[in-house]
Amino acid sequence: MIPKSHPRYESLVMREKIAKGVEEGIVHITGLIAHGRGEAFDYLIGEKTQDFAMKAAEAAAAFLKLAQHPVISVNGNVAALAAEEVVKLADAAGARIEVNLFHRSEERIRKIIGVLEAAGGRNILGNEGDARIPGLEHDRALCSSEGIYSSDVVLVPLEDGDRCEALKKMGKVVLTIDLNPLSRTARCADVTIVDNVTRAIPNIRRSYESIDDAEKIIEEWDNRKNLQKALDFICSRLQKIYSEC
Ligand code: PTJ
Repeated sequence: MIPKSHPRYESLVMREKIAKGVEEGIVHITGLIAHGRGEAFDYLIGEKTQDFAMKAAEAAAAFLKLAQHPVISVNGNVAALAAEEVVKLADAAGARIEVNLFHRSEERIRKIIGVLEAAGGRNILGNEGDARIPGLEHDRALCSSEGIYSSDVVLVPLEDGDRCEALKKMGKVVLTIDLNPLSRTARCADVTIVDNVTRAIPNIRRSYESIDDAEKIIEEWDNRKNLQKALDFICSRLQKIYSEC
């Protein structure tokens, strides 16, 4: 039991959820490594939503508002950390949820669908695997024809760089959540929210519910500039931490 008074309580709770997710067969074993990398970047942004992440969440909400067929892709880590928030966002934005795994296994898809259903999700896609993302080899190309394949806007938190590029080549608007502003996915997506999924997903939902000028937000959106702000923030924070040592 982690005491609530611990200064890094939330981070430790996330660790436990990921570890439990591995034990229960929801999170892939390499999800531990992905989480560790994310934790390091989360530390660098102060483990809270910074301005650049809030702006990006707003831009993501704007794209979702104008979408005809929005889809939220869920993997093992996202299910372990933010299943309820995914369901709430999907409900608010009228988006389909598709379980789409990098390390695909039917058993894990079934388990993750179960986690999302327990969180209130309905009609969750994932097991069909009846379409392929062109340009990708092996199982990671598989997706649902009713979901990612036919989406116009897709939210892919913690996505692999190759898949992000392939989705862009299909002409989709790609929204991602990635704590690493240097990752290929972060640089390739239309909107990159440099924040933890646990904070970013509810922020997208709250923005979705409050914005009324989606076109203007999109017109003014510049992902590269926003990523630069994230990097500048990290650099200045590193200097500050170092000067305090
Ligand atoms: O469940 P599967 O089979 O689909 O596999 C999922 C993982 C995450 C294992 C797989 O997609 C993977 O290997 O991802 P990568 O290529 O390691 O990328 C994960 C990215 O997400 C890294 O850039 C991390 O910094 C970032 N990240 C990790 N945890 C979080 C995060 N970003 C936001 N919130 C997090 N909690």
